[in-house]
Amino acid sequence: MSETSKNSRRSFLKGAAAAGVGAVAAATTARAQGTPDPLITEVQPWATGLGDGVDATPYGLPIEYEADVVRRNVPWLTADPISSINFTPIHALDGTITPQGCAFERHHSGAIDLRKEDYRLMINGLVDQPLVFTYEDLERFARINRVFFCECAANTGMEWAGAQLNGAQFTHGMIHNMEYSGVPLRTLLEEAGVKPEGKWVYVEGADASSNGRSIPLEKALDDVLVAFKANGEALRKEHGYPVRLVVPGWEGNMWIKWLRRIEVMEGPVESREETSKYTDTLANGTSRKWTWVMDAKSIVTSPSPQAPIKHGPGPLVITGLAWSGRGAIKRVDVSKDGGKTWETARLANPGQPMALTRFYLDTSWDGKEMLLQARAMDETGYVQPTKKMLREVRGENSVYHNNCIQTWWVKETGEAENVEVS
Ligand SMILES: Nc1nc2c(c(=O)[nH]1)N[C@H]1C(S)=C(S)[C@@H](COP(=O)(O)O)O[C@H]1N2
Ligand SMILES: [Mo]
Repeated sequence: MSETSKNSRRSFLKGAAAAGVGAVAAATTARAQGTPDPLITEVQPWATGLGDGVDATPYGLPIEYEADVVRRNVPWLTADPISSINFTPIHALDGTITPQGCAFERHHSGAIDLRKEDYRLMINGLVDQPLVFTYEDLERFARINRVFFCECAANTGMEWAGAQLNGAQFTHGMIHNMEYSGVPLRTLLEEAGVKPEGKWVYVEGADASSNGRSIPLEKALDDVLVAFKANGEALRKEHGYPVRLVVPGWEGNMWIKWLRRIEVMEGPVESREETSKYTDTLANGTSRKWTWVMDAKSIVTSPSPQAPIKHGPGPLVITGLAWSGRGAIKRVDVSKDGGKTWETARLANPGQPMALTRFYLDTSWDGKEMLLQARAMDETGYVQPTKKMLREVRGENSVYHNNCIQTWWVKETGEAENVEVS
């Protein structure tokens, strides 16, 4: 924050305090005029009775007033909810960790019920010793804890041709970020002993779709995790209970849920429909194949269409998320004028590799309309492209891997809309 904006913020807050109200309330004239506020002057019902006992909620849920902070889907996107997707309410969250209960889901054949007792993981193919692990077996290997984002390659896919969905939840909500506890896949592969001809692993889940994918052995031995906890607790059913694969920085479709088999192979399995499904179509009709890594991207989560500004001019916190599949986020810039001028945002914490980074621009709003954008830079020096730049390379027929800069038109009323700037 610059000295001047710091000073203006301080004098604004001082003025508010002098009027006997909190900073946020300053704009509401009734209180600024000194009308007594019953919430301050009167004893409230919650202070005269007793609250809930410790036995009221053995497993706590969000308070009813937060009932709108939930996953949502767009019914017209898919034919049925079984092979479908829903979206994380990123516009309503802060920090970086996504609570499992509102983390987006993507299933090809629904979320299955699989008990730990019935869980088996097989490693076969080009190994010295094919192995089958039970859940308890997995718990006996040295495990690690890491925070990673998981982004569906189709995130922002509806926005290729033009501004489409009105809210960060829908344009950018096919992402979640959790702390995983699990065993490095490398440990399990070493246990089985990969033969020298083994160059790929084919991984699949226990659900009807199996969601089989091929991953180069190099990645499998690098940072892939066989995870059984997320954010400290068991994986939720919808995220692959009891065990899922975590493939840091790579597109979500490789993060196999209900992981049941890993086959070491000489090459990738290409014949499957899903492999071609995640191929990007280019303007000239050719395809980009094996675009596994998620490029650097960012989004302003507030203000945004679902999180309008609810106060007048003065202090305003602009916030959002940035991430890169190629490493840590180094810098995020925010523009209020559709990319003509930029201010560098404050990172809440130094960027962690392949994990969400929260940014803030603590600013002052003049009450005029804004064309809000965020632009991420990662440790490789890569800068998030504009929509125009991306289209020049990939045309308008793509769906997957849309990491372009997003624009929110914030109006004088504080409401925001999804728009494109040329
Ligand atoms: N077994 C299995 N694994 C799967 C899928 C699936 O349908 N079945 N969907 C994949 C896709 S396309 C994505 S984007 C991620 C989504 O993970 P989530 O549902 O935990 O958000 O899981 C992947 N792993
Ligand atoms: Mo996906």
